[in-house]
Amino acid sequence: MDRKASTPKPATVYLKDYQPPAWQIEAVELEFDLDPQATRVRSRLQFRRAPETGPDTPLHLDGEALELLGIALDGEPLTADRYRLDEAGLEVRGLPETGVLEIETRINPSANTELSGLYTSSGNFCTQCEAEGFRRITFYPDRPDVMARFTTTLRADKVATPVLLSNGNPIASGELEDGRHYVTWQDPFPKPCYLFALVAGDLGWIRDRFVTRSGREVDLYIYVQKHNLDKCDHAMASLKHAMRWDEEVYGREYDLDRYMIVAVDDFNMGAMENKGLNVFNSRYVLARPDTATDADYQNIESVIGHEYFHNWSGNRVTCRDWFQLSLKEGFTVFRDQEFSSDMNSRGVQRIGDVNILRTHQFREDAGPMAHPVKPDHYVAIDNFYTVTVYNKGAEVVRMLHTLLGTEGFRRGCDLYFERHDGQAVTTDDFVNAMEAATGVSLQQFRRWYDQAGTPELELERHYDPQARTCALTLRQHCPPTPGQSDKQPFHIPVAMGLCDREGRALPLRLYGEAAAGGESRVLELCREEETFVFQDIPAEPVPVLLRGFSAPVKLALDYTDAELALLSAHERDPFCRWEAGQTLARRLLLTHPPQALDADTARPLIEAARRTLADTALDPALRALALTLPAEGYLAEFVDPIEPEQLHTARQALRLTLSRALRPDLEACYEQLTETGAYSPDAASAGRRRLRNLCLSYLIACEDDSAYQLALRQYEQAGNMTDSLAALQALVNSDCPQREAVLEDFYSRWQQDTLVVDKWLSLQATADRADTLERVQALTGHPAFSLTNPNKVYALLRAFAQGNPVGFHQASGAGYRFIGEQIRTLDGRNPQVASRLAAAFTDWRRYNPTRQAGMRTELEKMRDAGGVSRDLYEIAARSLGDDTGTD
Ligand code: B3K
Ligand code: ZN
Repeated sequence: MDRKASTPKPATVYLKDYQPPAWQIEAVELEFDLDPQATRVRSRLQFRRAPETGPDTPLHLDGEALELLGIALDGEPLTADRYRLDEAGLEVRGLPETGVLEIETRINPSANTELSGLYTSSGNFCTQCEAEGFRRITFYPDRPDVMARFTTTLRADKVATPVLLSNGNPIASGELEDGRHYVTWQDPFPKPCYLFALVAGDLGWIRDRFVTRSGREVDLYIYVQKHNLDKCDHAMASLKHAMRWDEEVYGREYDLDRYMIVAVDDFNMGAMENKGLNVFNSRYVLARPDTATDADYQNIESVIGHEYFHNWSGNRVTCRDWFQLSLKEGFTVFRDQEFSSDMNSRGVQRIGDVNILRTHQFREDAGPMAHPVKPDHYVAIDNFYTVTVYNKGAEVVRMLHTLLGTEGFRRGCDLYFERHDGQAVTTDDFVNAMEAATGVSLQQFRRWYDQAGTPELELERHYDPQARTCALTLRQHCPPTPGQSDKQPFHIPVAMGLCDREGRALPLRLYGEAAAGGESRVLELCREEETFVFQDIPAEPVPVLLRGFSAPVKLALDYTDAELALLSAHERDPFCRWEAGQTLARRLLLTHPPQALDADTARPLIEAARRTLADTALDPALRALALTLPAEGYLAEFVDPIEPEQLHTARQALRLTLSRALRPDLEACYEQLTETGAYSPDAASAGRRRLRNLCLSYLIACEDDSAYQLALRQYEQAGNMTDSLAALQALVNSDCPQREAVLEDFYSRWQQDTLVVDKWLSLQATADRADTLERVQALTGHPAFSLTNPNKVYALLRAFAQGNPVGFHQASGAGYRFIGEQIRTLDGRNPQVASRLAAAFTDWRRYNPTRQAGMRTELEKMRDAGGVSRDLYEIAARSLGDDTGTD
């Protein structure tokens, strides 16, 4: 390897090396004198040596980018021989069993471009401490199994910084000299430092109240920049729904007197569940009908719910170490998915969640970054906030729910919260509680946490007309992943049913059972191969497997086209019904060259689509999903090598064929769904808009004047952002002569609204045009863009690199060079954002040799750059196949 000698290889952290903390911190008092360039932080740590720790063991305090101003033990300054300061932190020797360590540091929030620790956003102070940001605020044992009670005093200029917030409840406040003021906050719940937060600035707020079911009154606040005060109502309503839902479904109440949410424009990810003081990326808070789309409204509800649910699954019960991240994230994603299902449409939600999993997580699981839900080593933990830890982790919890049933699962959760309230625990503790509460053995099930890779399932079916039996043989196999060549069989719940040739469900009686038990059941596949024999089956049935997508597996089925058509018309499970239609479309797309995808070839699909369009009894959102062709990213999973333009051309060709064949039907559906009333983000209204806008996107594929006029009219008359943006998107992806003028109009109308400008950037980055790369390059110099704001980077650069496969993978390699360069520049400022962007290069081996070479060169440049961050190093090195699992 030719890494620069000056850059040492970043160290790897292993799960097997976990040691309990030698010292505990029982209480922390923090004092902040806030100043954008020079904030002074005084901390008083009340420490205690753990019983099993030897008296000579030093206390290690993590610290990064801190200026140490003073250190004292029990009121006496510490002499230099008692502590050692290095790049990783501070080591203090010769401490008594208990005592108080006082440390004073100075930090520069305005120079903090990493947005980890204390930083400024739009002139306000805010923090992000998960996973390892607290060490950038003060010296501290920055690990989740050190839990302490925090008391925090904030002092700042009263005029510039009237609002001073931290975790818990305010216990004192007052005026100080020189126009400054202070507020002291106390959080009665012991917590790891990653849940610490402070926010200070000139903010406006809305306030509401929630009465818990035991009668406790909770004040709810949402703080935003004042010009955004008219965009907070949906977030507040979502919060109240989430609080009620957690009481009803999990029996969990909120536990402090106030719950605060703050929206900031500069934030590396979506939001953060700090105790009592959530900090959010403003895109997951702010919504007004004219500025936010239905998808935004939906995402806000889900992210507000997610962070709220963390109060129990994450905060009251937290993670022992970062390898256990899915303990809180997988569980909480499952909880937010179920919340959204209950608030909206379960079928639509499930299909959306499966889409994310199969398009992104399956891909991760099949590439060089594949890791188990519980990873066993990392270089930079921030790289493991992945679709595997979050979304596959949620699928694992969902499988527990399926295997244990709603009641058993609830008993398991109750026991888990009861046993571990106030503790930092492991995924094993979670599964143990499920076992103890239900008596079900989950011994083998635990492999889902330890083995990476997506299991592949094969079905062989045999119908015996004499015996009237149908035998289903299921076989599982999991391909090797980096560092794991041999896999043991998984415990897989397969929710299923059988139907006759008219699509009617058949009663299910397994061999040996006295009577049939329902029309749907869960088979448990535990061995590599198992056969399930169903009796009393009058004629050869059609098996329906993985209802509700009951396990995160790839299922190969030998359905005929006729069987798929039958299921897509009659199956009652929305996921399986949708899946049948998608499989039909996928077969067409992958087995015919684009020019052959004409109306004759696509006849069965056209007829199915015509029926769907006209089926007014079916939820419009489900109709829209059924009519949406499989995404290019999903199709890519089925081809080798991936030829992005080929997949794109095929999909466009089929879209055009459908559009031409169904034009009157599309127009009729579009007209029928035209609404004039006031905007409401509810699921039914959003579903109608979704279907109508899908019709528009098909119609514009015809590229004629009447289609353009339709889109232009919609753009001009739209009463909400959903319709306005859909029209703009249709136009931007077309050759409509007015496309540039409309884009300009949109920008001039919305240039003051940073979140709307993000949409404008993304539309251009994903535009289906030959000159998109040049456009994106030019936009990096536009006033609307900034490399220091993560949302702008995601809206323009990530949208291009990950949402525009044709542009990014263009044969010249120019897309790779451009994004590679941006990543290297970004790495010096914000490594987390840089490494997220680098994910676009990870599965370089899936492409043809020319593309491989282009992508590989960029990865090597990233890995070998002098001063590369740990984050980017890990992504680049692992992508290139370097083993980061051994030092
Ligand atoms: N727990 C945070 C994510 C923190 C990411 C740190 N790089 C948000 C969430 O999952 O709720
Ligand atoms: Zn989370």
